[in-house]
Amino acid sequence: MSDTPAGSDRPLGPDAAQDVEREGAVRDKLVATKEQWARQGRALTGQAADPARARLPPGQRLVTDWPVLDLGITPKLTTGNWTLTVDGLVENPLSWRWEDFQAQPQERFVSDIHCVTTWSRYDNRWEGVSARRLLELARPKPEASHVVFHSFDGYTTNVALSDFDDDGVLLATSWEGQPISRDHGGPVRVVLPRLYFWKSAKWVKRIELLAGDRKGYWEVRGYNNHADPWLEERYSD
Ligand SMILES: Nc1nc2c(c(=O)[nH]1)N[C@H]1C(S)=C(S)[C@@H](COP(=O)(O)O)O[C@H]1N2
Ligand SMILES: [Mo]
Repeated sequence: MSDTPAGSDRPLGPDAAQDVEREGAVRDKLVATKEQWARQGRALTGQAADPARARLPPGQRLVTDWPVLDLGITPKLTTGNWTLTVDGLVENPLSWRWEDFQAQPQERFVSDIHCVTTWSRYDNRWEGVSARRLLELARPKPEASHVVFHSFDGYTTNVALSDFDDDGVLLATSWEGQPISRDHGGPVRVVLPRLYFWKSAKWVKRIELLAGDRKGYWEVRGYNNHADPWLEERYSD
C-alpha cells in the first residue's frame, strides 16, 4: 500500500522530462483522490472515543507492516547533507547539522501510528531528540502560538505549539532500533503520536514558529487542521 509512484528517485535518463511529467500526473491523481475522500467524508464513523478506554481510534484498523505514504518525491538525504533550521518567533534560532543533532540528549518513546487512510500500527519504538528539548534550546517568544514544519520534498504541515510541546513528540532518527529509512523520512522525521500521521513531517528541514496559524499541504486540501484521531478529526468541517 503506497501513495507513491515507484522508483521516483531513480537517476535521470534521456526520458527524464517525460518521466517527471508522468510522475507529476500520478501524483496529481493521488492528490485528487485524497481531496475527493475529504469531500465525501470517507471512513467517518461519526463516533468519538476515549483514548484511556479504547486503544484503536474510531474507523481505524490494525496493521503490522508499515506502509509508505508521501507525495512521491524522496529527497536524496544523508546524515552528511541533512540540516535543520528552527526559526521564526524564537529567542535563539537553531541551525543544526547531523553532529549538532547527535550531540543532544537522545530519548526513546513507544507510540502508536494512526493514519487518516485508516491504518494504525501499535508499539513503534522511536529514538531521537524530543520536541521539548528543541524548544528549551530555541526558546519560543511569548507570542509564538503555532508551528509549521517544512520538509525537503516541499511538504508542509502545521500544528499548535501546544501540540508540538507535548509528551512523546520527537524528532526521530531511529525506529525499532534501526535508522529510519529514506522512504519513511530519514534521517530525521517528526513524530506526533497524538495526531493523525500526516502531521508527522518526514525529511524535516525547517521548524518555523509563528504568532498565528498557517495551513499546510493537506490542511488546505480539505484535511482537518487539528487532526485528533480520537475525535475523528479527519477532514475540515
Ligand atoms: N515530507 C513529507 N512528510 C509527510 C508526507 C509527505 O508527503 N512528505 N506525507 C504525510 C502522510 S499523508 C503520512 S500518512 C505519513 C506517512 O509516513 P510513512 O510513509 O512513514 O508511513 O507521512 C506524512 N509526512
Ligand atoms: Mo496520509
